[in-house]
Amino acid sequence: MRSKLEARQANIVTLKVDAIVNAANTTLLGGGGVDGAIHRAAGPELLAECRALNGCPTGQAKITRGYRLPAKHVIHTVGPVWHGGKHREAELLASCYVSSLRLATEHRLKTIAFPAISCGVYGYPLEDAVKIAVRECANFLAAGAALEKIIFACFDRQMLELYRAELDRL
Ligand code: AR6
Repeated sequence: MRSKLEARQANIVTLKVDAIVNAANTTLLGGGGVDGAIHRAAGPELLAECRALNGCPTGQAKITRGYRLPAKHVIHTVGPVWHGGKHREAELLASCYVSSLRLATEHRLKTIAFPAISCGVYGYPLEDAVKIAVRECANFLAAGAALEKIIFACFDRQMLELYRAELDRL
């Protein structure tokens, strides 16, 4: 199980996996951060497909094709905005990971890469978010999912070190 989890410093748009996960907003119509990078790299066809999805509630996920990305699919999930921790943030962030992993397995995908959802402009405390990400992915694999690899794509060295430390605790 542990061997299926990997933290890597990478721009997620460069990864050749079955699906990369997008840290989107409820409109699914693009934005800044990793969302902007994914839309720029995938091309305008991605936005066209997203328009037909009618948005996505916080904590849930929707799947599209990957268009010009090396990844075959994009799973768009909407993380919670951090409001101090008493607004179901932890539960909603956990739900982002589980909903994305469920969609991946429903589509028989084998490899998936996650960014650190909610850890940018949405302001989630990094260490808490990393704990949730690793715990939910490890639990999902332990429950017998057919996924072969889950990559945590870290934008910078600090994030990579947080993920590696958390993975070492498994
Ligand atoms: N590859 C990997 N990680 C990245 C990349 C990249 N290319 N770019 C940024 N990150 P954020 P959020 C990291 O702000 O907090 C958008 O406007 C970044 O360093 O992208 O969930 C959406 O439309 C951070 O660790 O997502 C929403 O409105 C992590 O990805 C809102 O931002 C997430 O940062 C979502 O905010």
